[in-house]
Parts: sequence; structure tokens; C-alpha cells
Amino acid sequence: MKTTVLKLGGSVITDKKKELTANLPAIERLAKEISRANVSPLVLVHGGGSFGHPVAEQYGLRQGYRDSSQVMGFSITHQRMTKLNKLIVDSLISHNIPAVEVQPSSCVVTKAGRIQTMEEKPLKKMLEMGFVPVLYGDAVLDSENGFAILSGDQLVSSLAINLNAHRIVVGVDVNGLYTGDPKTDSSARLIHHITLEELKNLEPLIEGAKVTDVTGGMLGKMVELKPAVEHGIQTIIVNATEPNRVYKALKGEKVVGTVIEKGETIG
Ligand code: IP8
Repeated sequence: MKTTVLKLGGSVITDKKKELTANLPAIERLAKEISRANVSPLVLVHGGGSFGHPVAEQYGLRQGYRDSSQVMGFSITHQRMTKLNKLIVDSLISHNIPAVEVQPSSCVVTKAGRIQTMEEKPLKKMLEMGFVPVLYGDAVLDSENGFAILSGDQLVSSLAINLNAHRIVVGVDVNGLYTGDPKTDSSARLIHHITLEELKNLEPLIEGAKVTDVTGGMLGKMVELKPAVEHGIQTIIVNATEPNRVYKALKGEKVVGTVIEKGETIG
């Protein structure tokens, strides 16, 4: 059986407007959906939302090491991510999923923000044994810049490639990839299926439409996910704030969202 990689976005599992606030009902519902879907092997990766991002920004961690005051910022960012991770792992375990935290800051080193090395042996062994490893975007050590912020999306793509996954499911707070920003542009329409070639043509259009949070965030995601899609891994973006979409995507059932594939358009 081939691995499925599921990403749960920070905007789904936290309240992005309130620092350090988890969306516990969403976490609980998603844990139930994951349990019900019962796909195996499964790797879960989650974002930082209002736990990781504010403090990482406050200390300028993304830009790398500049002075010693940032070292405490690294500790706090990582600690906050472990708190969020604990809530998710607790919820998964309560729904009978053998989830185990895998801490990216202890197994990944980046170079200028890109994954350079990752110790994957324990993770691979966990999958063999039927565990569900749960990783997250994290503050990590960087061989060039001292440290960096590793996004969950970069992790998802890299893991999916190295584990030869058959599907990536990305849970966000919009229905998928749009031709514009659905929150401000009423003519923006949901793209149900897109190939890499079509995505290339769409990028300038989205960028030209002046990047907003939604499209900007989406474009960033696309850039990270592209290498995995190029490897032939089917990737689907669904709205994880809507019940059952993650469940259906995990099961490979038809669901509202955007499927990104390497090959030709099929519909
Ligand atoms: O939310 C970044 O992960 P993301 C996590 O997947 C931190 O971009 C620590 C800011």
C-alpha cells in the first residue's frame, strides 16, 4: 500500500486572528474524519496558524540568524508548535489513531530555507509499524543562515516524494484553487482540475490580480507542491473547514476541491 500525506492548514486548526488559539471543534471533527477514513500508511503534517507565525515573525526567524535575541524566539516558536501538535495528537489518539509526534527541528536541517537533510529512518519505521507520524511547520536549524522557518507545505512535498506517496491531500480554508480571489472577486471561479502546464499559464493571471492572502497563500502552496506533482503524485486541495471533504479526499472519492496532476486534463 502506498502512503497518503495529509496537510492540515494552520487556518483550519487555529483561529488565525487570535494568538495561541486552537480551533478545537475543527481538530476534533477532523480527527474523526481521519479515523473514519482509515487510510494506511498515513503521514500527517500541520501548519502553524496563530501558534507559530506571530512569534516567528516577531523575531524575524524566516530571515535567519542576525543576533542572539532571536535564539529565544526560536525556542518559543518551537515550543508553541509542540503545544499545537499535542492538541492534534491527543485528539487523534482519542479517536483510536496511533499518532506519534515527529519533531522537524530534530530531524531536518535546511540550507537557505530548503530542506538539505532529513533523518527519515524512524519515520519510515513508524509507517511500517502502522503508526501515524504527525509533523508540522517548525523553526529548524539552517546550515547557511543559522535557522529558518520550514513550512508544512515544503515538508509535505518532500515527504511525499521520498516516501513515494500516491496522494497528497491539502486541507485549507477555501474550496480550492480559484482563478482569482473568491473573497473579493465575484467572477473568480473554482478550478476543479488542473495540470502543471495549465498551472503555469494561470500563475501570471493570479499574480497580476494583485496577490491577496488567499491567492498569495495558494500560489505559495503551488510552488511547494509542484515538485511532488511532477513526480506523478496526485494532489488535491480541499476545504477542511467543511465537514467530510477531508474524509472523501482521503478515500479518493469525488469531492469539491482542486485536483492537480502532472498529465493531461481529463475534465
Ligand atoms: O503554517 C510554518 O508552517 P506553515 C510554521 O505550514 C511556523 O507555513 C513555525 C511558523
